[in-house]
Amino acid sequence: METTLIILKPDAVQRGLMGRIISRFEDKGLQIVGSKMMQISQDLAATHYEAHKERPFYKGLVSFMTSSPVLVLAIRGNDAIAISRKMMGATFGSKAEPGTIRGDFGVSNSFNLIHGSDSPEAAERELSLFFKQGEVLSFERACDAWVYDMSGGKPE
Ligand code: IDP
Ligand code: MG
Repeated sequence: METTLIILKPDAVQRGLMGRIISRFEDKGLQIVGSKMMQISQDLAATHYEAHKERPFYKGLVSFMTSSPVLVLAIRGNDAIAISRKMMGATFGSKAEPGTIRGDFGVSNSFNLIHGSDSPEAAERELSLFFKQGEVLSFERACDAWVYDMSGGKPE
């Protein structure tokens, strides 16, 4: 099982899209195992996006991400990182396919609603940036036996 860090960005919160976006992950069968609303500090945004420091959009990105509250989620499932990235769609709202979160809810290239970790290493790093020890939970759902085929002894 993988756990990924998802951020519903300030535009998603301001536009009242949190519920509909969370529902997509729940509908898919992924499990929400951590959740917090927060206003991201300059320092945290800079650390989170440090790989993009030299990019022309970096300053605007940090300013956007700190401009208004976000909803931070930890989402778990088999292959949760790749599945979530696929559900998010391409980076630019103008290019993202219909059926994806960015494709269905936005047109902007910088206000693109959602962040998702892009690798297991990134997920581990980002989860520890946004969640303290104990804030990402482990619990069984009653539906798990119907979300996954467990007949082989592991979730399929
Ligand atoms: P990702 O969010 O799909 O992983 P990245 O390339 O990692 O995309 O970029 C991080 C974030 O930076 C994007 O989600 C978007 O908000 C912003 N961004 C990326 N490229 C551009 C750009 O060319 N113009 C404006 N903002 C951009
Ligand atoms: Mg990225």
